[in-house]
Amino acid sequence: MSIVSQAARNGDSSAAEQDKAFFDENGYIGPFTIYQPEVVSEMWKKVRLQLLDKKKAIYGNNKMNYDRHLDVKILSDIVSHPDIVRRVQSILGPNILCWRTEWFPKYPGDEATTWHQAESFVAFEGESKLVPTQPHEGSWELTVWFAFTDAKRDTACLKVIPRTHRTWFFDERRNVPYDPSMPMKGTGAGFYGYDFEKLKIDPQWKPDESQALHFEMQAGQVLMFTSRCLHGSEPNISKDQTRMGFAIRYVPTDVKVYSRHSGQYVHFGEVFPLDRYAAMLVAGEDTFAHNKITRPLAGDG
Ligand SMILES: O=C(O)CCC(=O)C(=O)O
Ligand SMILES: [Fe+2]
Repeated sequence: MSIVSQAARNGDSSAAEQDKAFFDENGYIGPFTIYQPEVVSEMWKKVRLQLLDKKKAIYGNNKMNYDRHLDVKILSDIVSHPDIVRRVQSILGPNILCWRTEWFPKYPGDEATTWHQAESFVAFEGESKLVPTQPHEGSWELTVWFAFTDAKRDTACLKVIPRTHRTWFFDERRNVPYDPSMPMKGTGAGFYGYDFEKLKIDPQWKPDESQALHFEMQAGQVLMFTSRCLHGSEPNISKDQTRMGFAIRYVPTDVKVYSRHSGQYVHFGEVFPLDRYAAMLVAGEDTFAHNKITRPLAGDG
């Protein structure tokens, strides 16, 4: 049985076409409101506690809490939310997998996330995690960055340099060792323990900061972008406000996930065994059957 998309139900093709045209040109769309701030703050209170209970977490007692949409119902609901999925479909087509969710916390005093780009998510250690099996004219991966808390200029809002997604400034295939002492205070060069500077194709190149857009977001909003588009975030210069980003990553069903990994991957110094991993089919059908598939969680959670 296929999950019928909201766009298909509404026959809302012009909105979808506008989304796609804007995205193709700029490399991002949004922000959009998915939940009101009061609603998301109640959700966050529950999710925080549920994250601590790792009995059903597929990577066991792993500090990163990747892919907790596979066992936490509220996260599964966000990943498969019709207003998110409909827009993801406008960009990636009808058949959609969520292949990864991850957390981007910024505590008071935390450094910026340096400018970076990605697509197949080699992510510093190893091999491409994503391998498309069909030709794609445009993007074949999309991140939906969900704000669990407000993210304002002084609390590490996201920033993007539009229209940079057609040029590679970084080589994501290079392996870079994990160094927990990164980011180095004051350098702004860090990426949660990896030195993204080492991936620069031209070491002299500097992004044109004057073109950067800063996206201040309320809790419950999302920004959607291709990771190929230069993106990062500001430092959290507030005294007492944590900013919590929940990055949801989607691909169309033709993309093979972890096909070059034999049973596990390593990231941020942790091992992620893949024996319980599955990609979540949030829209359409999976006629390719490249990946082990699961469905959004049912029940009340
Ligand atoms: O939240 C951040 O600081 C960075 C997020 C990011 O790079 C991503 O979602 O790919
Ligand atoms: Fe990123």
